[in-house]
Amino acid sequence: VPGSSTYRIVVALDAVETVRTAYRLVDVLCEKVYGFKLGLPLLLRHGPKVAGRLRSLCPSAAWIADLKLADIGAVMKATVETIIDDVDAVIAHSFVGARGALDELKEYLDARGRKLILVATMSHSGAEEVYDKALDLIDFVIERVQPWGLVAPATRPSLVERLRRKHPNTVILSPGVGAQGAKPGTALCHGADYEIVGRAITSSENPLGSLEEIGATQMEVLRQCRRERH
Ligand code: OMP
Repeated sequence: VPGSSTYRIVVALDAVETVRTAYRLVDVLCEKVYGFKLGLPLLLRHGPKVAGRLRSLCPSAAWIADLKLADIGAVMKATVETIIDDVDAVIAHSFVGARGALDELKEYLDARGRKLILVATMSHSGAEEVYDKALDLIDFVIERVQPWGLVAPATRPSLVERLRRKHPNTVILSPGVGAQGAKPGTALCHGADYEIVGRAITSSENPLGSLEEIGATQMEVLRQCRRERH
């Protein structure tokens, strides 16, 4: 359980060159963040076993495998099996639908006490081409599959607000803060529970300093947002 001094931030570990750098990041940020998200560049470069090694440095954090799963149920389950012992949650795309896919994955994860996070729509501009247009259908998938969490774009806070309204009891994690241009705290103001931050922290000369700065902005933006809303 994260302490009260943690920021509502999940640090995305993606293109981290060496395992040593990943260790250092986890070690230095551990006490201050809600969790860590392990991306495919990290897992493919260093192998799925890196998850357990990183986790042991910071067992108090939430550990999320971002495999961006989008396949038939059997293959998603076989993929997740390679990492399930070392993470708390996995991310899958929602557009593959429930029957024969996400229903099976959810059942598999439930049986093992692990959480499912579904991408509702994405942070890049191309998400407007397909994902955004399908949001009503995505809502149906979310309602049926009942994931623990959703990924929704900090870069487009009105969509975070929409998803929060439609799915009041689901945790929302919002990427796009920093490198992709969203201001820290804006997604939280619109209903997200956590913001996902990668390069703005992991590529920084001073990752802890950058985290503290982002965390301070988050809190300031949230204070301002609460004042404006009340
Ligand atoms: P930075 O842009 O470096 O902060 O990284 C963003 C992180 O969030 C990366 O790990 C992406 O894979 C992830 N992400 C997005 O950027 N956009 C999305 O729509 C969804 C995700 C995600 O599922 O985490």
